[in-house]
Amino acid sequence: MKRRLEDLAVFGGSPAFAEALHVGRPNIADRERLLARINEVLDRRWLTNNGPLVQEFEARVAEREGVRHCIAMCNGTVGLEIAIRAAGLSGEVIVPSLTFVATAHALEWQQITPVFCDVDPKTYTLDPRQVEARITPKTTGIIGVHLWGRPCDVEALARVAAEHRLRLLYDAAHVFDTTCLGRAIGGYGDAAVFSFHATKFFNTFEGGAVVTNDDELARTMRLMKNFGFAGYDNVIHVGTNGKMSELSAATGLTGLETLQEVVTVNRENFHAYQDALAGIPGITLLDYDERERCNFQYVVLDVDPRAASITRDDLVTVFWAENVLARRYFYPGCHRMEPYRTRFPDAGRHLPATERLVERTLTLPTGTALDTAGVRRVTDLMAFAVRHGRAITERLRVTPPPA
Ligand code: T4K
Repeated sequence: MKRRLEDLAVFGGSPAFAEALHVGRPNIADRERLLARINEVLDRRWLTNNGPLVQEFEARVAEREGVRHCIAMCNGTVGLEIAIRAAGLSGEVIVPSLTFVATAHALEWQQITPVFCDVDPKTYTLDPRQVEARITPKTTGIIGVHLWGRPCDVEALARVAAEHRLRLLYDAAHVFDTTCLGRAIGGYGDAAVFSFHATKFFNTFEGGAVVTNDDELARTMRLMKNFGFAGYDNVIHVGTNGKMSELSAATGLTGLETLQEVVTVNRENFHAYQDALAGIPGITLLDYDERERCNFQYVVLDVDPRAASITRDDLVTVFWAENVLARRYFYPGCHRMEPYRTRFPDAGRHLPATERLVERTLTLPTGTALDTAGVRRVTDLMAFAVRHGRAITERLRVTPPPA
């Protein structure tokens, strides 16, 4: 194997890195328009603190998501932290373990216990029946994660939250500009948090936003993201610095203008993957419900090691050796990361579906940095690896002779 996952930090600056096919290679919006906007920002000398571009960006996102309020943030994680605090969560909050660790950390950071709940293996999102089973007198809320562009069972979760008088937030980092049951996804729950990180299909370099229809929640979050200031010299709330800069808003506004072009490329890539992977044993591409508006930003596979004659991890080794940087999102599950692994050593007992899925899922490159030839390179490699699965596995297991 030429390259190991852990080598990425060293690998980052090399020419091979530029040639590699990445999961999360940023989509770059129209440069001329972006640079024109940045020049306006520089001319205005208004760089941050609720500048005009941030305000325009918030209005556009709110309109797109069909909500009354959008509060732009410096990133999705701080957006989660602020939404959690503004919603008054404390004690225990139910979250999936099958998510990026930021979802759990946003709670733990504020001394709130994340209670890891299993997912429905068909949807990869919180199983509402399991959520109900994990509620205790200390539970104050639920955070559903619309994983990989697929929505949670929003109706069932709303029912559970209402019955038990719990707050319901959504980590919507993967679902910007999508719909669920025909409605923009940002309108579900008490609030939804987007990430506009560089690796997301729509980015503001770093950035995020919280959207809500709750006027009081919006007011509190606006205060919290600006140190609690309600005008000059007037602090009326505890707060932090969650503000988005004008540079990020300029990138966001420019990106919104070409968002559909990015989705079109993602959709084409997804369908090309779908066609090419269809006949490969043991490899199942997670589909999107195309009756809804989808962003197609994650191409995720389930690898059945028996049918494919190769494990997901051996596939990753093969892909990385060939400069295709497929990822094991979200291995090994939050409950097996620190500090949760030490705090909750038995958490896995409640998470059979999560523990099975984290061993089998594989995320492949997509986005505008990938053309159909790139997709073919990945799918040909997949076909080769599965065809020679047993031989590859044996070779990877061979221990080198003593020197
Ligand atoms: N909730 C969920 C469900 C999330 O998925 C995330 C973030 C959050 C909350 C928190 O939102 P933020 O606070 O991040 O806004 C990435 C991202 O850092 C993270 O934003 C994202 N989820 C997570 C799923 O993925 P890594 O560890 O995969 O990043 P990295 O550095 O390995 O980059 C991925 C690939 O992209 C590499 O092959 C290199 C390439 N790349 C990356 C960057 C940043 C580029 O080519 N150019 C770049 O500028 O975490």
